[in-house]
Amino acid sequence: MNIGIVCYPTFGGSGVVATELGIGLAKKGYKIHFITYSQPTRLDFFNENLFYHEVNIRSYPLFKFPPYELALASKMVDVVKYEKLDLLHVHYAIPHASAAVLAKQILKDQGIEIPVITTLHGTDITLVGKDPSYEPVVTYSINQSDGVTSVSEDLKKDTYKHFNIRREIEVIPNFIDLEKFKKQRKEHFKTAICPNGEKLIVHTSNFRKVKRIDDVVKVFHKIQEQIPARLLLVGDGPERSHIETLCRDLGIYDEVRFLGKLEAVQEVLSVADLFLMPSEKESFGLSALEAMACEVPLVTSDAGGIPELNLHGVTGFVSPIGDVEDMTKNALHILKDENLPTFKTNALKRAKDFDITNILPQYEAYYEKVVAEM
Ligand code: GMT
Repeated sequence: MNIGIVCYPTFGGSGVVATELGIGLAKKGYKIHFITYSQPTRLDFFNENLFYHEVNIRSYPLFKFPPYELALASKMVDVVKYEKLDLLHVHYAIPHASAAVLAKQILKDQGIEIPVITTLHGTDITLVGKDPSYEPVVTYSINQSDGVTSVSEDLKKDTYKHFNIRREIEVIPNFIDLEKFKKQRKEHFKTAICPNGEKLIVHTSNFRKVKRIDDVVKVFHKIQEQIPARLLLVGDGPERSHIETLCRDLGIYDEVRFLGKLEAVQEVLSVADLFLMPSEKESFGLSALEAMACEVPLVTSDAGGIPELNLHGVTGFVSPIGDVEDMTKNALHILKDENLPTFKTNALKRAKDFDITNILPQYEAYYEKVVAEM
């Protein structure tokens, strides 16, 4: 099959899933054409089956907002036509699904049928998508797609709740390449950060409000009142300076390290004892899965699809959103020397359920089904 993949090529989880999916499929012999406005972050090597088509956005003095969606739809039309694509798979509803539906209609007018699959990732539904300024277009684009997938049962439920969706949504969860994400021998990092055997706690995100990094810092503050600990914050975003101030106000700035955006996050996860994810909303929680693959147990909120990943009492604990006391209690339980090894083993065992080798065939089967139904 010749497949076009459209995604946000940045650090976000949806872009990572789309890129890793394309790479995985290319390794299996599919021809994968990425259609994005810049080279996806993880697409930095040569593979004979991987192609990249850049969307050029022409600006013009009249445009206050350059019409990216139109440029994207036009590019999709070109790539489908000239690369003879069999399928378009777009990740994140806004604006990729509506651009794909437009491209599909243009191609139909030219006698070309192209199936469109839309994968819903989370904030395209739970935050931005249901806003009245986008809702009618999102509803229409989902209904006009030939296939729709969601990354968790919870996101599927939310989509039916907030939009008038008339079609079946298939749940295909996020996945992980366990060859890439695995515990590495990086003891020297641990010794450098935790010279006196402190417990190491990690959070990674794009530092948006929805991640509730205040709670990460508050939980850490309470943990280190009980046991020696250090906190590593990986990523960057709008909340960064506020979080730095909070750390100073709580007098824990010296125990916290801000590492910024890291490519090789698995190196940090390899030396972590606990991963915190207290999000307000989280359709799946890919970064938590990355931590589990590196044998790191979780303390999370019960937002969205997180409880489908983090098994309460097994791979970590799930607390109500914002319940800092409960999260602290759970974290201290996991960090006890007699408990930690079991939680670490369970985290890796659970991550194996989401190994790319299990999840990729689900996408392949879904592609076959959608193409056959055309
Ligand atoms: O939340 C993020 O950090 C980025 C966001 C995105 O849109 O790329 O991630 C969403 O998609 C990921 C991949 O499917 C999921 O693992 C994340 O849970 C989801 N984020 C939210 O729902 C807030």
